[in-house]
Amino acid sequence: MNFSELKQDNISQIASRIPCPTYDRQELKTGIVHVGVGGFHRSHQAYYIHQLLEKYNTLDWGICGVGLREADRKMYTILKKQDYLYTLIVQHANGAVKSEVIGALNEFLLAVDTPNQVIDKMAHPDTKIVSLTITEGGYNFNPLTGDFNFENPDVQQELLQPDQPKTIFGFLTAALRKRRANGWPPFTILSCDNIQHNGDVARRMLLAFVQKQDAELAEWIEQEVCFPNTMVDRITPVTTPAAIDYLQETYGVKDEWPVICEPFIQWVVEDKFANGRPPLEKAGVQFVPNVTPYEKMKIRLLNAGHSVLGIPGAIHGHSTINDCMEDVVFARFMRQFMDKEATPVLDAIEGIDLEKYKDSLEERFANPNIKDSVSRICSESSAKLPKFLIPTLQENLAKDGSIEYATLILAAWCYYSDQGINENNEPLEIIDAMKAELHQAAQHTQKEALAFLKQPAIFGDLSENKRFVKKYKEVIQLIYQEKNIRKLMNESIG
Ligand code: CS2
Repeated sequence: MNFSELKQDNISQIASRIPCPTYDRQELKTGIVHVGVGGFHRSHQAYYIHQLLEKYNTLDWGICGVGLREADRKMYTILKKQDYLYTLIVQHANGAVKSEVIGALNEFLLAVDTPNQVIDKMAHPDTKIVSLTITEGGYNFNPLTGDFNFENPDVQQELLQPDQPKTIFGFLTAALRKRRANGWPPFTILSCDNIQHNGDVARRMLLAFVQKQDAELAEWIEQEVCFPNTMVDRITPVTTPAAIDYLQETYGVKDEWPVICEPFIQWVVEDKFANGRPPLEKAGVQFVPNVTPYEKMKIRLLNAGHSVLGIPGAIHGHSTINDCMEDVVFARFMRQFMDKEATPVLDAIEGIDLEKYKDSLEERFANPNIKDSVSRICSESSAKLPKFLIPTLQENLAKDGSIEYATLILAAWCYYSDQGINENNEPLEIIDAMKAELHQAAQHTQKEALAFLKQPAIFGDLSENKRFVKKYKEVIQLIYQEKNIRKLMNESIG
């Protein structure tokens, strides 16, 4: 079949096959600078903005993407070639697929090539919001103390050379300094990462950094800049070559980096914006005074639930989250973890029925068309589990609640980090900034059962809790002896 490359000049041909932006992209102005353009930003925030553009022509709210790292070059190159257009492929559980070309991004800058342009763009008076999906690691805090990590060599360098920023903190500071010097109001910093109190964390880290570089500027930021907390949600698996082929074969459109996602979408945001915001409520965003209970619910159920399936799933040899859900032992284990361990330590949220929320998570995880790989779910577990799972365990230890399910997952994670292969002797794809340290600690387990727990930045002082240690030792022994994670899960669910 003849195909059209996805780019602005081809929109008129493509639009007869697949919905394309109908707003005038030439007229789009950048109101938002977004740092960290991956699949998730493109399925979530950019999609909300696209909807506003389609329905309300809010042309002041285009998005300029920014990549801080060399690893962002591929996204930059592809999007630039495609005039920042990409296709969002929404996969419904019943097999329906709805694809749409998204036009909300109107620029992209790669900070490693043009750092000054990034500063100027953030500092431009039209920019009202700088939003972030920089992952847990991007916030540069010490996981044990929660303090800003001044040991990071990039941070040390940019503290000395404020006009040559490297990390997000260097860029935000340089841009805010410029705005202040020009008498322009600051932008709002909108964190969209899966971190509880993400806005508060962004604020604390930025202020720690600026205080070292420019105390006077820090005072201004403290008074003037808003950092709303947010809860973001839309399952967005890694794009596969099959998605690219699908668009080409079905619609004759060549898009080199489309995004796949589920139909569900949610964004809960605190309404604290110093310098204006798009009318996102018109696109379904919930504005609330306090996002804490929502983010806690989501992180402790959805994100933890993912890990509870993914880690043993990887060991057993399931390749996707929906494969795990098709396995009744895994599905029941995950639900029981949610019911018996996560829910008892959650706060009630007015207007939310937790049972229904959990039912909906089961349905979403089971969506057979999302094919979310367990390797994506297990990636960066060293940053995820201390936020998603270990707090639930600690709270249950404190109130004598059930710890069985979470303990099995931590023991399974040790085995996973140690062995590097699954139970079919196939290699595991382990993606983790701490991969080497995790393996190093885990490999001594058979001699010293608690070896893996001796990583305080991840486990805190869990290895000193008698009740936990007893359970953990039992489970570790069984995992290594039996080499059958599913059997152990089956025994737990009774
Ligand atoms: C997943 C998330 O990687 C993970 O831990 O749980 O990426 C999850 O898919 C998103 O938070 C969904 O909103």
